Amino acid sequence: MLLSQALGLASIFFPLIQAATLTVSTTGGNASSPLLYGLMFEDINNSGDGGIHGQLLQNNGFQGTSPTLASYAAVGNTTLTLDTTVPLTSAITKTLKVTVPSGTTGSVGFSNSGYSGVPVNADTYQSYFWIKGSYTGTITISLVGSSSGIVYGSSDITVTSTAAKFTYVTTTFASSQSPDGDNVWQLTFDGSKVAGSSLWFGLVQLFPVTYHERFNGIRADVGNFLEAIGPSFLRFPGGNNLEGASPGDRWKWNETIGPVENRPGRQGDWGYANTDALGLMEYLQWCEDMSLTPILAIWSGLTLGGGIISGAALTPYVDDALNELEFLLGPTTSTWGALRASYGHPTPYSISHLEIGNEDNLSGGCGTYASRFTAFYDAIHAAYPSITLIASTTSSSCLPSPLPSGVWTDIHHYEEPAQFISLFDEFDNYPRTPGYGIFVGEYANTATDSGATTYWSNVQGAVSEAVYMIGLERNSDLVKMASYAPLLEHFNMAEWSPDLVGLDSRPGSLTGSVSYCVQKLFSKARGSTILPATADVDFNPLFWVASMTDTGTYYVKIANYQIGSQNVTVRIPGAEGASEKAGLQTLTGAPTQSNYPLDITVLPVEGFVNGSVASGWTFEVPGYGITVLTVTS
Ligand SMILES: *[C@@H]1O[C@H](CO)[C@@H](O)[C@H](O)[C@H]1NC(C)=O
Ligand SMILES: *[C@@H]1O[C@H](CO)[C@@H](O)[C@H](O)[C@H]1NC(C)=O
Ligand SMILES: *[C@@H]1O[C@H](CO)[C@@H](O)[C@H](O)[C@H]1NC(C)=O
Ligand SMILES: *[C@@H]1O[C@H](CO)[C@@H](O)[C@H](O)[C@H]1NC(C)=O
Ligand SMILES: *[C@@H]1O[C@H](CO)[C@@H](O)[C@H](O)[C@H]1NC(C)=O
Ligand SMILES: *[C@@H]1O[C@H](CO)[C@@H](O)[C@H](O)[C@H]1NC(C)=O
Ligand SMILES: CC(=O)N[C@H]1CO[C@H](CO)[C@@H](O)[C@@H]1O
Repeated sequence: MLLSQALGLASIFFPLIQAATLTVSTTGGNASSPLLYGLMFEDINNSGDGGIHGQLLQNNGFQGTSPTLASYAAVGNTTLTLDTTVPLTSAITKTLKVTVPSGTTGSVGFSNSGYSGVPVNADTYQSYFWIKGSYTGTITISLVGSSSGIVYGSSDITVTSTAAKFTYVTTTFASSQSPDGDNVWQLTFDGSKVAGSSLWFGLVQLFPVTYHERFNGIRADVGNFLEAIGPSFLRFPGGNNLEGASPGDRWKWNETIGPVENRPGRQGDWGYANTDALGLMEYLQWCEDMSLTPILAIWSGLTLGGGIISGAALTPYVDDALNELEFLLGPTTSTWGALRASYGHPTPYSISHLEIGNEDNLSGGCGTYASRFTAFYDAIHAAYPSITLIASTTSSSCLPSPLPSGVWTDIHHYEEPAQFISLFDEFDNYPRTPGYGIFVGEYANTATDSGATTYWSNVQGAVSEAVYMIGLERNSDLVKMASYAPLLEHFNMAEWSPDLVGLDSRPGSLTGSVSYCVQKLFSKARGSTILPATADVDFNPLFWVASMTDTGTYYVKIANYQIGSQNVTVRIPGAEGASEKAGLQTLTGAPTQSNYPLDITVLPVEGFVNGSVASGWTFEVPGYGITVLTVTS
């Protein structure tokens, strides 16, 4: 106390000069993992249905354990019923019955309000639906402002439907821009032709133009926003959402493939039904289109409170994993490879990494995980020896001892800022075993230092994540991959926050959190070698890592975890021929400042600084700030 008071007094007369010099060696160091930064995805907070997946209508297949008519409304004087007696397929067993009273005239039908509103943009939309019941005439699909009644786009389709079977109808139409997200999709028909009877509708769908224009694809805006991070891998499909409330409720790969009308969907682990329209092949399409290495997770026998399958009972599930791999990797002459080809992908996928389970050290899984892991490991490694297998926990008490050579382990951190600062050196002295690697499969700052939940990623928390990431990158000979989690939320339907990116139905609502900015800054400035970097100050509050690309670009990432700014000189004495002008990207803000939907205030500032190999490059790293220096030669 006395000392700090004395310093406070002294600083009035002698302002503290905060300056540090970093010296980067251009030789030595370790190779960095080329996969280091990537994405972790599971359907949580409607990040899949209602999030990244392109299909915009909610509850279209009445899936999950307790379906209702949620999101539907009558248009005109019709009665809507959830009908379980007129199934579309053996997978989509429930359809919408629209009953039209006798004497009805004019246009009637029903609407769907999407995931808390239908996002309606100046775009081209495709809509699909199935219809059963006697009707010959026009059906109009339109995108309509719920309160305003404004029609932003519509399509008249001539339909001939019979009572004998369901007829598939598709249409494409242009839409103008809605100013808000308060919109519905609407299907109407000539009520006089149905008066006194009913029509049935199944699996209504609406897509904007998708990422890489894929059928049943992901949203272009969300895809481009994630691609901008420059990620290297995608871990999917979970996360807890892999596990199921019981073995029968687990994510089943074979029920997420083929035509969507053959996918039953399931009750997801985050309290809502999953349509599984974003299925195994859609995840891999996403990987192909974004040049991501798939990190495929398979079920390991663990459920969320619904028991654990282990021992001999696990054998069918091991076989199921082998079938999944044959589906993905087998020749078209194999049983499952032929099915893949019939779904339009004759070329085998590329699967180099596979994770066995999710957080098997939790939910009572620790005691049986070593044997469960070994059952999957033995079978998969024998059939596919080149696949890197990843255990879902790093807790050694839950793992086989010794761990088979070449196996990596996953570790998760949801932490307060001070904890991330103390985890900076987590892997500095970690044993290095040839072939072994760490996957930080989930991490995020989720609370303040006093334990209060952080609903929105803020500057202090994001800088603490950056400090942790600097620690990971310094050790990226060992730390092979790291992914922030969760990735995406629908703002109106979130059960876990903060998330990296969010959206709702309003135009422009796609929002990158402060943590998104950090991920992008770090991922976009990656070298292939981590260079030794020394300083005339100790780590904390300043943290740094230096790297070099194969083409001679140097990146120095610096985080300043304190209120005050700090002047830094970076010297790279061996960088002969380096350009004097160096790039400088800086991210900062008030410690509690966040990005909110339609209110983005924290963004990196791009600039540059002149320097030289002789004198170095000198710049100010703001308090609670991150600076990335780019020196090209
Ligand atoms: C950084 O350097 C500038 C220019 O020399 C100086 O004005 C400023 O006070 C320094 N900042 C700190 C935190 O020392
Ligand atoms: C390279 O890795 C070793 C551990 O194997 C570590 O001691 C050393 O500091 C690392 N070098 C750099 C530049 O990170
Ligand atoms: C709606 O239809 C019902 C018959 O199902 C009828 O009793 C009622 O009067 C109708 N309402 C309107 C506003 O036409
Ligand atoms: C999917 O595979 C599981 C076995 O893992 C099986 O129980 C289930 O019936 C299959 N689903 C379909 C639709 O074939
Ligand atoms: C499980 O692993 C997580 C990190 O991934 C750790 O925080 C937690 O303490 C572990 N729990 C047990 C029981 O091993
Ligand atoms: C860098 O140097 C160039 C010319 O050498 C000069 O025009 C420019 O103003 C300098 N920029 C800064 C930020 O010092
Ligand atoms: C906190 C919160 O918004 N929770 C919601 C998460 O989403 C489910 C449906 O997907 C809602 O039921 C929860 O209320």
